[in-house]
Amino acid sequence: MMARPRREPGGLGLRPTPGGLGSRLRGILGIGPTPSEATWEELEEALVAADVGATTALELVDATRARIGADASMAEIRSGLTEEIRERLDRVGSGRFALGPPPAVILVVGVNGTGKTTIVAKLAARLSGEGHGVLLAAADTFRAAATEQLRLWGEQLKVPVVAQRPGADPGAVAFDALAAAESRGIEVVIVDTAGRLQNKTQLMAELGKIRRVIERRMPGQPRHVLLVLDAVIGQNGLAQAEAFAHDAGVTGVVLAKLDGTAKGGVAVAIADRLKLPIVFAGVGEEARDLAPFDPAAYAEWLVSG
Ligand SMILES: Nc1nc2c(ncn2[C@@H]2O[C@H](COP(=O)(O)OP(=O)(O)O)[C@@H](O)[C@H]2O)c(=O)[nH]1
Ligand SMILES: [Mg+2]
Repeated sequence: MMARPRREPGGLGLRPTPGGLGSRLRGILGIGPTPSEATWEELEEALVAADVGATTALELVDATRARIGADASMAEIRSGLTEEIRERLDRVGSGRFALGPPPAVILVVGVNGTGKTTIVAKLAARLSGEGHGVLLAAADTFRAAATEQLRLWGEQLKVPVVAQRPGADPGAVAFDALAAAESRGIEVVIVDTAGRLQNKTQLMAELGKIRRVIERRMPGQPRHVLLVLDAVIGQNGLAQAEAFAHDAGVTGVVLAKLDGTAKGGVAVAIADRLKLPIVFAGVGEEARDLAPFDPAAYAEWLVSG
């Protein structure tokens, strides 16, 4: 078995990615002492290949050129680019997640299979580890297996789960969960939701309804609406996410499966296009595999990993 990377404070706990941006850059920047026009073109291509998106790639190249000046060395490209990426993520508030004063309701949304239920469990593990009472609401009533999956996490983490039968009204599950949390004095409720209904309009209507139930039952909540995106979402998926984020009133993004991609540049595209902070990264399948999204650590991993 391979040793797990040790997670440094602030680090993402990710291994270098073979074939990723870092290794491409080592090739490009090893060619001469000073950059040529070809260097900048290759850099742009490498950024596009890493999934930062065509527009953002061009902007990053231009900004890096302007930052390091005309007679910069090859080595300075790496540090200049790292800084540009970090700044873009910082600008939208990435990495800063504050639960806020209790009570706090966190609604977790996103399309199917992106990692919502896993993130719900990871957040529960983190917040209960910090001493908060946490309760989970299984409002993905669309698939029977979804409720079971959340129940298993609840058992493993010793966190209560409120669920109803498959096909039940997700708003009713959320309502029950808030009532249960209140009567048991639990301060944090994390609501898992379905990602696939017959169509997008129906999914948005359902999320809107869950939201209204929460707002009515507990004014000022949900405080956080977290959109879970898969790191391999690609540029087409990102266009869908843009619409979703807008319609569902998302407050932050969780980037799941960052451990499984050689194209980790999507975080830069998310920050640029969605203008939303990335608050956490999912870096594995276990409950502890959640890292606060640290822009500096991410930029370093992306450019030099
Ligand atoms: N490698 C890896 N796998 C993940 C991560 N998050 C979720 N998964 C896996 O992705 C699959 C779908 O996750 P799930 O939470 O059920 O997605 P949901 O349909 O959005 O609720 C499961 O097999 C998870 O174990 C992650 O950060 N890294
Ligand atoms: Mg799920």
